[in-house]
Amino acid sequence: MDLRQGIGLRKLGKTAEEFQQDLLSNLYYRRGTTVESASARDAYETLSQTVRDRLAERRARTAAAHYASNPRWVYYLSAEYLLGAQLEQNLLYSGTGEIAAEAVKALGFSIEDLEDLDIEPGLGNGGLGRLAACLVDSMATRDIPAVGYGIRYDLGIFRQIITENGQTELPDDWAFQGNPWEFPAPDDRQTVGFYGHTEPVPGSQTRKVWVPGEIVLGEPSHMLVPGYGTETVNIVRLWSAKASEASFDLSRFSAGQYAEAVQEAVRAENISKVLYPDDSTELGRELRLKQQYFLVSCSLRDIIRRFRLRNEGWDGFAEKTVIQLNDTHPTIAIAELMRLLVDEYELEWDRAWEITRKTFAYTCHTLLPEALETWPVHLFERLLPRHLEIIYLINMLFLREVEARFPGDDDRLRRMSIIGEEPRMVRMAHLAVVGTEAVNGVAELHSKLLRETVLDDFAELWPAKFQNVTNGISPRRFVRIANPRLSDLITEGLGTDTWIRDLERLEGLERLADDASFRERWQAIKRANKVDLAAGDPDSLTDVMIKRFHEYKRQQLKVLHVITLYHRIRQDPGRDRVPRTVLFAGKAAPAYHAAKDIIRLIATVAATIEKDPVVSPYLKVVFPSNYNVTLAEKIIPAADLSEQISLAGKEASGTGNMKLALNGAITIGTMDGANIEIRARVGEENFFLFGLDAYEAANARINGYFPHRYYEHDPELRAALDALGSGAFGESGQRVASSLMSWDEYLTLADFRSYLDCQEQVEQAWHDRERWTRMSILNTAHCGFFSSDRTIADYAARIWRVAPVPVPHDD
Ligand code: 26W
Repeated sequence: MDLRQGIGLRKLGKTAEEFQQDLLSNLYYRRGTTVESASARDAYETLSQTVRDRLAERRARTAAAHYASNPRWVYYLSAEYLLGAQLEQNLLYSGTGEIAAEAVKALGFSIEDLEDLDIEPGLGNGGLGRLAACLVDSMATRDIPAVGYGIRYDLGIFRQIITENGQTELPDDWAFQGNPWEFPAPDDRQTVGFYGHTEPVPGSQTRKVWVPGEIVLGEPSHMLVPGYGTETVNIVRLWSAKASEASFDLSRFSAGQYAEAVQEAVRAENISKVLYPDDSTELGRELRLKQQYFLVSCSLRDIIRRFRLRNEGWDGFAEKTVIQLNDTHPTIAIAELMRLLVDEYELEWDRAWEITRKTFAYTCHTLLPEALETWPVHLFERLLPRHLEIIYLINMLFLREVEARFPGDDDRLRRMSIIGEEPRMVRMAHLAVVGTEAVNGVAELHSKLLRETVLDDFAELWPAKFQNVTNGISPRRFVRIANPRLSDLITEGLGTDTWIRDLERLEGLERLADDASFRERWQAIKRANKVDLAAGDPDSLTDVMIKRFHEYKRQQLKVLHVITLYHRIRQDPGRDRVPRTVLFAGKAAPAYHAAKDIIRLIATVAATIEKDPVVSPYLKVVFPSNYNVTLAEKIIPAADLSEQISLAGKEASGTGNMKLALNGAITIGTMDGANIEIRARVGEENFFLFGLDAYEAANARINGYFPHRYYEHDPELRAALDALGSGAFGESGQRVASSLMSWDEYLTLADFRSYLDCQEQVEQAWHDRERWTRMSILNTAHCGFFSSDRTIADYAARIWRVAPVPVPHDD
């Protein structure tokens, strides 16, 4: 019996009047102000609460349905979530968009005004963090009982200012005005230990008592994750560190040592203070490992609490629980579950290991060796002494298995060991593979290269453990919300809007590519989106490169192309050219100086072209600051050309490539990551391919690569590099040129000519607008596969073995 009926809780109405009433009562009673004196912030907060209440109603029914069915749960452990702005999404998912617009108009505001006040929790760096957000969205949309666990950083990814001097970082205190979309849940606080020592347990070989030297509290607050076109509302639970009472040293305080007295407390709360802004190089900072263990310890205790609400004993734990590790960042969870089962719940080691191995799965998101996390043994010894002991035992038993399979192969033992020698490091990727049931890459090529290179020994030992699950994106945020004009045309063209939660239905657009009037409307929408973006001439080719800055992504190659165009236009101003607006956006890790040099170079090139009367009519370079999810939603619908030009074999998947193709941008790219699968689906005639493939690139380096040769043999390349080397584009340009001419880690010069030739093909295609528009429509039509709903269906079927739990409507 629904308690609510018992106490007669009034249902939240669905009519405009009832919504208006709720809005007004929230304004008066929760916000404590009146219609007359309501500010835009008052209206935003009140609207958010009114919408949130409707989702909270569905959340209550979801929780009841999950409790009743005692299902198998999916837990997504991620150090990063890039959830994006919440208001527009929650208006769409609660179906209150229209009535809300009416209601706020009566308060004298427009929805657009209030959406500008919407916060974006920047709790992530890039691809990995945004993928986590798309996946939890699709889990709810597919009625999968799931919880996303993460860290509620006080300071998210830094705010970026781009000036002619390049990138400046500012702290991102994202919730300083409060966050109407979260529910703090102090009752579910957890206790987390650090440091200290271990003591033996009399009569037990494996059990130990850990005596931590420092205790902090983990306080959760959750955000609602509504499903689209269904009743399910799941949650993302984010932990923030709080000082335990014990950490406030009253004696020092009474002795007047105020700073020292609170020192402990400050240390504790520093754990969830700030997101590490690196997305490819592990820095091995102690605080980062503390963050990872904090996330894991709080989440595992919360998972066990939920399991024990409906289940006895431990036999059912692995049947009712699957925990997906989002890269190696939460991998310490494997040792933590073993510690809880063996030390606290007194299970035998083997039984505990059986349960642990069956519970976890690991997704790898990179191929860069420097991004694979390893932690110094001495740091583990100090920070997590019990976990190191457990990892040693896991490793010993694992190496026994390897020895049995490959007797006498000491080199293999050394390669595969979880503990690396000289220096003694804990290899988190090895622990992740040993302690999980399934390991997957995020695109076909990536998963193949993982089996053939980084994790080849493990793939030889456990071939069945290795899988591929190609990434996906949420069509709700990145098509329906970001591009309403195109969404309406697609719905009209298909005669249904069911494509929004069944994206492969876009195939139906293929026949419309031959329809001239449909093409015309398609063009008009792209142009209108470009007018909205106001980045440059809406009739120019909008050439977009939006992603984190990293030398493997090769923004430097795009700069060489721009400088070559600049030279060509100056050398032959009269020639008829394709007007082009080149848009860069993205952040560089603050300590990644080579990437920041490229950002500064782009700012200098943009300024040079801007003030050049010969070139500027044909070429413009723009670099909007502070690239984030909200800015991506503005840029992607306006893009004509999608730059996916990483060195083949380096970009695990990419997800921006999918978002751009689904919005009708045509890709120029290498045979890397998901580009390959996009090209396979849209047809090679609708994709601009160039460059070495992954194996050619790997061999180029092995066979000896001399970048200077390309400089000598390609006049345009030489001219561009000479211009950089001359200092005409600043010192940062000189540094970029010398690193390309000396080592060129990512074969930028080797792919230059092929890239330039491919850009020629782009311009030829652009000249034939009907052909271009056909290609654009066919890109959208054939990219339904790249929905994160399909990605989740793959995980659910092949890794999680979990079934949807329908949530009853509110009759
Ligand atoms: C230790 C520092 C660190 C932090 C983050 C190393 C590596 C990461 C992430 C794994 C980097 C990342 O975001 N990888 C991206 O993940 C996307 C989602 O799967 C892929 O689409 C991108 O190709 C991949 O670069």
